[in-house]
Amino acid sequence: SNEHIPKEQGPDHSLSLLQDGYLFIKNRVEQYDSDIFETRILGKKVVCMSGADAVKVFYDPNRFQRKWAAPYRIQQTLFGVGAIQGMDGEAHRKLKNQYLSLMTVPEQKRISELMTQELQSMVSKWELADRIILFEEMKVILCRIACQWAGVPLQEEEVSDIADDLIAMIYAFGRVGPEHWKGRSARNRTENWMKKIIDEVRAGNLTAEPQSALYAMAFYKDHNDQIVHSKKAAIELLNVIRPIVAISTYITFSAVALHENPETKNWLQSGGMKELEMFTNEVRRFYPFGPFLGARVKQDFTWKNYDFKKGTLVLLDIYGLNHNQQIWENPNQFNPNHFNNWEENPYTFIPQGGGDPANGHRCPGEGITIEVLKVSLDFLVNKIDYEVPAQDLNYSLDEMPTLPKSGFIMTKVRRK
Ligand code: PAM
Repeated sequence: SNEHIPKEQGPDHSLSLLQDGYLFIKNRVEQYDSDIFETRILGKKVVCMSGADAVKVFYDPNRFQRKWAAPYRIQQTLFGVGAIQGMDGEAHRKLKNQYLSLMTVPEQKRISELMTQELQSMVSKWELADRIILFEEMKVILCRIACQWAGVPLQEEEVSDIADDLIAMIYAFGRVGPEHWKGRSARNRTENWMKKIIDEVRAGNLTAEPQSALYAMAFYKDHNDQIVHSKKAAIELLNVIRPIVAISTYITFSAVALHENPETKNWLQSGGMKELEMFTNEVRRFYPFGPFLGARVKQDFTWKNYDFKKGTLVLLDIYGLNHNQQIWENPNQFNPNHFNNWEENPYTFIPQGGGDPANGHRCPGEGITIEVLKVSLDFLVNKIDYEVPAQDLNYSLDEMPTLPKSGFIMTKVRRK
């Protein structure tokens, strides 16, 4: 029996989840002094977990499945209906393998070089502008390089609208009302755009490079050796492109971190790759992006004296792990030294999921994220000078996802 596990009283806490946002699980873990507790969300019992031990059990495929885990409203905006994030077993393994084979180390280098070139060529435009908003610039740049890298044709006139749609899909995930609906129509438009491209490739009217993500998804055969419907191929290709555009959030937070911790700028200037990577990891630890992960109990089991019942929805606390005192010294301080002599551990640092990406749902694009962040940070620190005028850089933890209010305004941008 589960009588000793704390239970949040009351019929439903969906509203608290939206109000407390990134702190929903962490606050309750502290209040109950327990790494596991029960609550009710959307009228159903939900188990919330935090701590490094919880990550290990969460990534055990015999105990948890992703099917039926993501609410339909999240599939209709962020992920796509029936997409890889909700697959299990052989179907998931084969498709995940396709993702990973597109995102190898040489491919991470190739996309980060495109990013470097694109940043360099934008400086001339920024030098002429009174001010730029970093987030707004980055989403467009990332959309351009993501499509170029993936082999997806993109007209310069359409970049800005498509970038806005991809951001709307991401910025809908913890929201209700107009922003949710904006994300849904953005997804419909973007899926139609991508499906047309896939159909053209299949019809032979558009050439796709055999090594490209466009080709891989257009001709993807599932675990039953069946070519997937072009709509499904479009959804998965969007799952390659969209998260690359999402890196704009981390780039914006990197600029905030540099601004608020000016000593790190000199440290990065006199350092090298190692320091860039430490800083990048610290950005992904310190700043909020993915709040928590969800999975469903696959079959009854007992863990730490708690009986998990088949079908129960379980949430794993990403934000709380990133700010956990047992894992990080002074977790509420931004300090890249958190990653000095850091022993890589797939279960304690999970901003983009935990475990082994080949055998589970950890993000296959983590390497791309790190490499693109490193070149962007190097650019901000070593390639340009700029000023940061007075602005509202606050971000609220009760909005999911969140962003510094101003989007990071820069003035007097000059090439070094
Ligand atoms: C991408 O896929 O575009 C990458 C950016 C999204 C990162 C967020 C991952 C969030 C994981 C789960 C969202 C559940 C939120 C539920 C709120 C009620």
